Amino acid sequence: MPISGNDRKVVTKICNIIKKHKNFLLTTHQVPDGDGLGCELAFLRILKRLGKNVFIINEVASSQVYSFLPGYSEVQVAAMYKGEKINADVTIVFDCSAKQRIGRILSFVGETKIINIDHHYGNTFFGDINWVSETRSSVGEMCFFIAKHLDCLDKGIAECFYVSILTDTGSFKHNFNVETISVVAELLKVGIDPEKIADNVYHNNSIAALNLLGHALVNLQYAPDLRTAWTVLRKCTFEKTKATEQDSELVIDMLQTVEKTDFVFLVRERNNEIKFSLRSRKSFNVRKIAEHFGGGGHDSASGFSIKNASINSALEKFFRYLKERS
Ligand SMILES: [Mn+2]
Repeated sequence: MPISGNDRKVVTKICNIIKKHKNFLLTTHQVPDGDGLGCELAFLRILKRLGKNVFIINEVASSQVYSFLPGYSEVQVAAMYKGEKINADVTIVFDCSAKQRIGRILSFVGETKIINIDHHYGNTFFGDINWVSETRSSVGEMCFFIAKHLDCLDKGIAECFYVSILTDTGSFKHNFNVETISVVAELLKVGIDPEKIADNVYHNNSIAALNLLGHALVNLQYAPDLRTAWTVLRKCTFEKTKATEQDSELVIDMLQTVEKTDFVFLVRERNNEIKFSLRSRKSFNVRKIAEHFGGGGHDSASGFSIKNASINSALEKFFRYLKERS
């Protein structure tokens, strides 16, 4: 079992808390990705099997491409939620480096015990219990050990964890190691169909998402001196294409294929902020750049926002910094 003594201790602690309590709230960062959602859905199944009440709520809806995962339709979205206050005993926050990153879900959390499970650098240890492991590919890879400890692993749960690992490693292109593969081996033994999962995740793009990609690629920019490529997605482009925030994942994936780059980035216009998503090529560290602007993430994938700025002024600020440090 590829888990250290320290990790084993915290897994045991988390499992004891799970056994002791009845009502659980699960959430992840504001725009849920395959990792965060995979963990939520895996835990929905695990906790239900243990006879617990489970409620999942996220700031925004997750991509439809994950709708094949068990329990997908049970995920609530904050803006649509009209129910009463959620009285959970325990809130589990997946894949989130800081408490503010769960957005308005904070107001639902109330006085519950918080379990923080994450793999980002710079996690603020905001939970009552914190399990942070930066060397893990995904939170799904970590949560696998909890499922195993609770003796709950089944095919549905294994599918969720596989989606976490598959998407957070960019289909096994980055951020994984021999320990990741040994977890994947265990998931395969449970009988998951990786071909079916990959087909669902990657061959399931909406027309809106592809139209958004079209806009993004037409406006592709390249700076040879900084060895970077980028594109901008304006609010009106999202409106015109009817694409969602999550649909921009496809844009980021394509940006990473641009030749002669050390890193690439996507700029998105949100209500009162300009959001930058950075991806490195080779060993270039984009976390340090994001941290300069108050953001964070991983060495190879990071992000930050500049508030109350126009796209042009945010880009100007960003390039000024890049030129200074180069
Ligand atoms: Mn993750």
